[in-house]
Amino acid sequence: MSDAVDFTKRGAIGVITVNSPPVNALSAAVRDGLGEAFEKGQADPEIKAMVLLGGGRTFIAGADIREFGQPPKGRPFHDVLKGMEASSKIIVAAIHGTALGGGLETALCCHYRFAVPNSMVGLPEVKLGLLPGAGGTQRLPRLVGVPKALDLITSGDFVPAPQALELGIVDEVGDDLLEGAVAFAEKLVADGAPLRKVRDLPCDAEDGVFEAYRKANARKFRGFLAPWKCIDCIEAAATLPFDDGMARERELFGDCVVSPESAAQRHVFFAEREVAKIPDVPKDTAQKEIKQVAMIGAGTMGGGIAMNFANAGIPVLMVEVAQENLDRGMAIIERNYQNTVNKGRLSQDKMDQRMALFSTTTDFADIGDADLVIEAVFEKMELKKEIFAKLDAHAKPGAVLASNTSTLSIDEIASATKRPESVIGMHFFSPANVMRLLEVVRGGKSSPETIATAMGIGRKVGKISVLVGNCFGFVGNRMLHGYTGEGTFLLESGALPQQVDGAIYNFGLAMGPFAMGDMAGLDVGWLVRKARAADRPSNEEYGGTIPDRICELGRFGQKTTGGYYDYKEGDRTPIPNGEVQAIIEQVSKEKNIARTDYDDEEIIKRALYPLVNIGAQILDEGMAMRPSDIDIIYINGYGFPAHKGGPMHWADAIGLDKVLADIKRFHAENGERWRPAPLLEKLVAEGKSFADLQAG
Ligand code: 3H9
Repeated sequence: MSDAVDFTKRGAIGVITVNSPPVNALSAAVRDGLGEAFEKGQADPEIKAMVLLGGGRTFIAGADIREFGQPPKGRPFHDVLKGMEASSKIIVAAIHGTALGGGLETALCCHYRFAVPNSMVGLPEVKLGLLPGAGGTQRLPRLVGVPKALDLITSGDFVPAPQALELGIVDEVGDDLLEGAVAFAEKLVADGAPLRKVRDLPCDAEDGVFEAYRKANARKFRGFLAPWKCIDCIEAAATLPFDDGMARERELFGDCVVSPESAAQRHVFFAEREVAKIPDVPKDTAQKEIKQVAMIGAGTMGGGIAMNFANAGIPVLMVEVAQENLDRGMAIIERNYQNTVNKGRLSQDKMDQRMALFSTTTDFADIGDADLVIEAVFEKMELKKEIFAKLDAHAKPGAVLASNTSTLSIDEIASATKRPESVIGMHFFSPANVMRLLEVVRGGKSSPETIATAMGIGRKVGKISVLVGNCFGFVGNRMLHGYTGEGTFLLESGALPQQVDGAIYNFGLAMGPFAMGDMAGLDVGWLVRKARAADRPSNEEYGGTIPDRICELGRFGQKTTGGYYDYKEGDRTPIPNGEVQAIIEQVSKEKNIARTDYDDEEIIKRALYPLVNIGAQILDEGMAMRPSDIDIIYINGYGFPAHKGGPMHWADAIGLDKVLADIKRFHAENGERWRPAPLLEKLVAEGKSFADLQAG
């Protein structure tokens, strides 16, 4: 029998254990082993029932994602499941850890399901751009009803065992996995329980439920393929005989598995796991335990950052220069929590517990107990250096000293201390209590322990930590600058804000650069441009003329009821503004630029290829470890659609030769800002993609 599956006997119960670390994915070896094990149990007259469980930390976590797109090997999964469901002896699935995707589908082909209390079940295929392709879309609605199945399958959410019991996905929850499941199976045998097959249960749906669901979720599922196909399959479950529904599911699974959306989402799945791997900081590098955090600065950013730690149960000391700043900052934190409570997403008890984790001081000498100090004050080098000198004087030895700077050099900040090895950047994104991305900025002297600690604590508080190098704007904002900058050049040469934003929205981002500018406020960029005006090289193309003129009218965005667009009171819908259009056309005239009619395809290339070109420069300079890290930054920090896999994967999918050809054309038409990155040229010359770089 396959090494991946083990068959033992416990009296009259056959115990089948999958041993395929780390997550018992359904590889060819596992499928072969399962098939053989059930046949063995079936053939053995002493065996009255069987229990299926996972060895190690989990039940089966699904199909082996790495096998998709490979030539078929081993027993077909559907055949194994069919054999199990048709077994004349009861099979009980015994679930611990997670039963996910094909794992839950396997459990749904067992006749009963037993789970330990802290286990979870789910059909997360949709997150990989797939649908549950082994009967999940046909069987789950038969157990939980169509409305619940629609939610669970299109969200991919995990369901904790107690809730799964209530929903009827599992039949029994008990403490001891093996003993509990064997006892449950023995009882079923003793009671003469029937062979319960989920496929035989009815599946009904109310009229109009599917159309209403599609309509209600149209915006959420925009650009994705799999959620729509999931709905089609569940509709088939409710309208077709079981076997026909299965055939439909198989057909639509086939569509998904070869789709570019699924390739992109599978790339994102592995990229999210790669991001934690740092070649020169091994996994077992010691990490400092963070029992207390000190937050320097209680402004919007500081407050948001601090909330992450309180949410994870870690006490935070808020440090400010004046009591009134502390009072204001704490009031904002309290209001944020209160809003969440009012929306029913947090209990008052939990809010009180979190608020109790905060303390405040105006005295830097109080930070001595903190294991991690994060500075989030005004973005000015002199101020930051002054603060880091104070941190050096008062923080305990070994404490990690982090700056939330979004642009300044970590090395220069670290030079204000006598312990640059403990200094690192932790760049959170606004709103810091919501956004998942954390750029951890490695200084030239940051020690492996400091890096491992910053990355680890980020993950612990629910962030996706990405390690980046110390350069202006780091990775995300450096690339963003190219994207937003190109947006204004597009306005000068023929586009209007609503055209650019429309194309970007249709591509899949939540909003385009101008709606984003209006939301964030145009005044900050205006101030920065004015401050830099004197230092700007005379030969540099200046793209700020249009936003400068808009700001000169006092139009700073939503906060002033108008920026690139107008807004009605209490409504964030952008409304094109004639005065802004006149400014745009006037600037084109003054700069002697003939306005061009752009189509969406050209707008997308002009707006988004800067991400690819600058991304390639960043890789060349070693400021990002791998292309997929850049993808993770863009998806989690800037709303790049996961169904496109991030800018670097997207460029690979188009073909780097095609991307480079356009970049060369833009270079010829628009000048130096479009100079192709040498790495991009090298990859194209060698017939390679960014993915090859990663593999190599
Ligand atoms: C499916 O089932 C299709 C069927 O409906 C139809 C078929 C016809 N395959 O996440 P971790 C690797 S689609 C291959 O760090 P955790 C992962 O890459 C599948 N590899 O651990 C990592 O490798 P490495 C539906 C997999 O404890 C290592 O295992 N199922 C798979 O934080 C550890 O993973 C899913 O979508 C896989 N299925 O979380 C579940 N899963 O060490 C996907 C994991 O080299 N998996 N790996 O970087 C998960 O959500 C999490 O891995 C899990 C464990 C919650 C299980």
